[in-house]
Amino acid sequence: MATQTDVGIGKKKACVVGGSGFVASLLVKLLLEKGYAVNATVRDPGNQKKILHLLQLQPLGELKIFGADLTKEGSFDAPITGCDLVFHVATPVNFASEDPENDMIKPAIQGVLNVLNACAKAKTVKRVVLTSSAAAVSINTLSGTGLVVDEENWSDIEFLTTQKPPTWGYPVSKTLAEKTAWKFAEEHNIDLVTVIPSLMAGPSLTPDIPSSVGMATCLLSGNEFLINSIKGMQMLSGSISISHVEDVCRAHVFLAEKESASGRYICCAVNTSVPELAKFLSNKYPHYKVPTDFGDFPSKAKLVMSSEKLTKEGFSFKYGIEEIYEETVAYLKNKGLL
Ligand SMILES: NC(=O)c1ccc[n+]([C@@H]2O[C@H](COP(=O)([O-])OP(=O)(O)OC[C@H]3O[C@@H](n4cnc5c(N)ncnc54)[C@H](OP(=O)(O)O)[C@@H]3O)[C@@H](O)[C@H]2O)c1
Ligand SMILES: *[C@@H]1O[C@H](CO)[C@@H](O)[C@H](O)[C@H]1NC(C)=O
Ligand SMILES: *[C@@H]1O[C@H](CO)[C@@H](O)[C@H](O)[C@H]1NC(C)=O
Ligand SMILES: CC(=O)N[C@H]1CO[C@H](CO)[C@@H](O)[C@@H]1O
Repeated sequence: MATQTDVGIGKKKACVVGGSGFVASLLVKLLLEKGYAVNATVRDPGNQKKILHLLQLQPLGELKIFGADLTKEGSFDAPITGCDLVFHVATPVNFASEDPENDMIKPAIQGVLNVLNACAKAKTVKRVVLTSSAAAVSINTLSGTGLVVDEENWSDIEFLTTQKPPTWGYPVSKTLAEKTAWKFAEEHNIDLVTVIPSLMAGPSLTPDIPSSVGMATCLLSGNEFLINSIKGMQMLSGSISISHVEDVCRAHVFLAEKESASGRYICCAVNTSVPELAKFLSNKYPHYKVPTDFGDFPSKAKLVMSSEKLTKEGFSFKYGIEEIYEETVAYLKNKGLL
């Protein structure tokens, strides 16, 4: 559908910050297919191997690639100049970090400020969509089952920074980055929407298999380290909640274009637990040796992530649990894995 701006000044312009990642590269593809001109930023525009999958999208439309780093002031000014929409997807991820403060927390906050500063300077940006995370809403010290988490909820920073459970730096960085974005947006009158996805699976355009795909499929691959990671994830964040990466990217575009959208939006197709997921996968894929005995590990998730606000806004998910796994398994087989 052509909008007024399409008629007046040509294509709508979008900037995708962190364009080479799992989520962002698919987002760039969807935007080009919808007729947007896109500026994508990457840290290393000279690294052909790391950005080849982006260069391969260039025949789809108008795609320019810019070098920019979250921690470098001013490095987003050029790619954001003249843009209507900005998608801030990039985030520093290093789960094994010995120094989460400097490896994840500070650069994530700096990144938000640098990107939003560039948006404020550009004066053309109508909306900014920030990719947050379930890790910014669902971590708390409540107990029980069937608790519902919605957009009012924030992860408990006090608990995370005092108890320092494994991987604590990532949820702290996502929570503080999103809070920083809301504060800056309010002070500078920026129209901000945040997307809060859960664990994502589905095919990736990137040369490497994304770590979240490895986690989502560890019960099929039998990777013990990752099985322990998703058990830890259920214990810390209260559930195993999964979405197809394409739905998450579709939600980004939907919320960017939907005038009435405002605030935070949880985007999560399926909420489950490790034992429930194992039961589902063992039935669906009997030829993989999916473990189903988890001893006294909680079989029910503590909470569900509610996507009601997103679906009420008019969004519908394309992929349920069956389709998420069918596509992810086909993708991994294609890559010679599984
Ligand atoms: N995957 C999931 O299951 C999941 C779930 C919930 C939320 N999320 C959120 O979704 C977003 C995308 O995640 P993803 O799974 O696509 O991760 P990813 O593939 O690892 O992408 C992360 C991106 O961030 C960029 N980046 C890291 N540090 C940077 C820095 N200092 N300056 C500039 N760019 C930097 C990386 O750039 P380089 O290519 O240069 O390294 C990469 O493109 C993140 O905000 C993440 O928190 C992901
Ligand atoms: C991309 O960056 C250029 C150079 O700053 C700018 O002119 C243009 O408006 C930006 N946006 C798009 C989508 O081309
Ligand atoms: C979510 O936030 C509300 C309002 O602050 C609170 O009452 C509720 O206990 C929280 N629920 C969860 C599961 O965190
Ligand atoms: C609140 C919520 O989104 N609940 C969903 C949890 O997942 C099941 C499917 O596994 C859905 O039916 C629920 O709607």
